[in-house]
Amino acid sequence: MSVPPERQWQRAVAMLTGADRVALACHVAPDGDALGSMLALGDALRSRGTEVVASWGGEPFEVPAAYAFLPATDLLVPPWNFPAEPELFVTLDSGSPDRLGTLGDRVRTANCTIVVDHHATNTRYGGVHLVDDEAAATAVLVAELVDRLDVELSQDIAAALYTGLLTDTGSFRYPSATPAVHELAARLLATGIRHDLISRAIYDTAPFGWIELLGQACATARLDVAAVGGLGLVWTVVEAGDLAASGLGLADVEGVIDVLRVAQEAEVAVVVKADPIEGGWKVSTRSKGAVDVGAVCAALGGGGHLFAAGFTSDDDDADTTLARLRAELEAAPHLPT
Ligand SMILES: [Mn+2]
Repeated sequence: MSVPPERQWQRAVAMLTGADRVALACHVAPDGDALGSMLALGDALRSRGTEVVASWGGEPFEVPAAYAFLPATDLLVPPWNFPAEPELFVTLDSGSPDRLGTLGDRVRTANCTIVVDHHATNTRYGGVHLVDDEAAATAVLVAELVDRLDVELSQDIAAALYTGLLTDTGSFRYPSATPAVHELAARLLATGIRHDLISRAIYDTAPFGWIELLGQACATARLDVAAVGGLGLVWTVVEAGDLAASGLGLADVEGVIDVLRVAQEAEVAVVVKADPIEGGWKVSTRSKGAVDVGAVCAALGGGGHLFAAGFTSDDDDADTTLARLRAELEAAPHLPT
């Protein structure tokens, strides 16, 4: 699976230009690419006179503070006000209907569903698929869609797309940041957006409670150089109490793994986070290229990308979840690097 065939693009454009109303959804606990892609497309469609609503099917239904600068957030409606039977349903950055949370059933009730995504694990659950697992971000596909819809690249749309590109490439540090990605970034910057303020909002702004939480997470981090078949594992657990003490939500903890994965002794980094709303645990994993953590997490009921993935667990304690994960990591083949 690679670049979407021309026929899929043409069908998507025909549907999007023909519809009076379009309902957009991205994955639950949305990240920069999910939100940025959805709001960029929403803004583009609205500029053509289309009636647009956008949402995600899970709690908390609140744009994370780091993404409060994004445009077109007035398009957002809570999932309980989302159309029950959308005329045209578009999903963004979501590899399977369950990633849509309570909006997953719209795949069945909608007249038609367009899937815009870049996850290798995409299950092709729609009627039209703009799916490219080689795209660095869903935002890359939305950028092409905006062009094909003949919508001018405004600063608002550019800022939203840049957010997706920036976050999914780890600030252009991952191998996915190809020359084409930098060319797209250049086009977006040429509109005059303040990329410095976008980066500051996403990466360099947090309440003091985050510093305390990070300190706690780092102080309790563990390293096992013998784990993962000798490639090494670093992990930490963020308990519900740590979250409550810091006054932060689950989405705010996302950055912890980016600190943990710095450890040069470990191929794989893991953060196990208590979910204060749903209960259970949310597990984030990262690898440096020698282990397909996407496959490891898929085996545990989750998914994601080759080197960045996650899963959820209902285990009573974090140790049980960690033991299951470690067993999968132990069995994972080592990729050539
Ligand atoms: Mn993405």
